[in-house]
Amino acid sequence: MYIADNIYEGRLTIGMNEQVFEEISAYLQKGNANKVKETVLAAAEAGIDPEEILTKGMLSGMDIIGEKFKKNEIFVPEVLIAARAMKIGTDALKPYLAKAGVQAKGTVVIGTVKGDLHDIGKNLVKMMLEGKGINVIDLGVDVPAEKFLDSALENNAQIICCSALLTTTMGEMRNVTALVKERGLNDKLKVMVGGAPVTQAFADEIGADVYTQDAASAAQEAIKILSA
Ligand code: B1M
Repeated sequence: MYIADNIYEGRLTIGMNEQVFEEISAYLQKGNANKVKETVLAAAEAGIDPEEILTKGMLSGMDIIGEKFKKNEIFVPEVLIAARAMKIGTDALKPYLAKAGVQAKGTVVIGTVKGDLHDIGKNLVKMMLEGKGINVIDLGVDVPAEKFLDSALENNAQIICCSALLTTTMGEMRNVTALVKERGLNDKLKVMVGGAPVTQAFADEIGADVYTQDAASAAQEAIKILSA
């Protein structure tokens, strides 16, 4: 019997959370989207902290996928199938993460920079921001610097959030900060950056306002900016 069956039958006991996370991680690695969704929902309904379901279940599974991809133990199709399971799982979890949120505290424009198609991390940041009650305009992937700026002005946004996963694309963030400066918007528009290859040193070098390593800290920093 799977752990999820125990949850359905109300037999969730102390110490079982770790097994639930392992189960979610294993389903995600196999790319079994239905099972990921089912187990995530059962866990959330049973009262397990949604942030832990995300980090200890799905994200730890995605980390293992990343490691295997790096070592050529798995290839793009397997990664895509796992990424799809991750998307379906995070969509299912979204209402539980958002429950704590209150009314909109400001507007953020988010996207993955030009040339870059990775969107899992960006979607997580978006979800965490929405969970804090922030209005998020999602520009998707492959977003050029001008589009970030145009959309921010159009939507009266206070923050631009840029995500990059490739060392070859993170340079586009420099174009975003340069454009903000060029248009004299530094005071009313803050630029936040993140993604696996991005560092605090890089953020400082390009003049970004905030760098954070993960999605949860990005949402916390955004709240600080919006409350200032
Ligand atoms: Co690609 N890929 N990929 N990939 N991929 C990486 C990034 C890579 C590290 C794999 C490797 O070699 N080990 C490598 C980059 C190497 C480098 O640049 N130095 C790489 C490569 C090379 C490529 C291709 C070039 C492969 C090829 O075609 N030869 C190609 C590029 C396509 C393109 O973008 N133009 C490519 C393609 C793909 C897929 C399409 C197959 C798929 C993407 C699917 C999708 O996103 N819908 C994919 C995936 C899934 C990965 C790995 C395995 C996983 C990335 C991921 O989603 N991680 C990745 C290896 C790895 O990371 N271990 C890899 C989970 C996600 C939650 O983490 O996005 O880092 P991440 O987000 C984190 C933080 O970084 C942070 O919050 C999240 C955690 O809370 N964060 C922010 C992210 N954005 C933030 C913004 C913020 C703040 C925090 O503020 C605004």
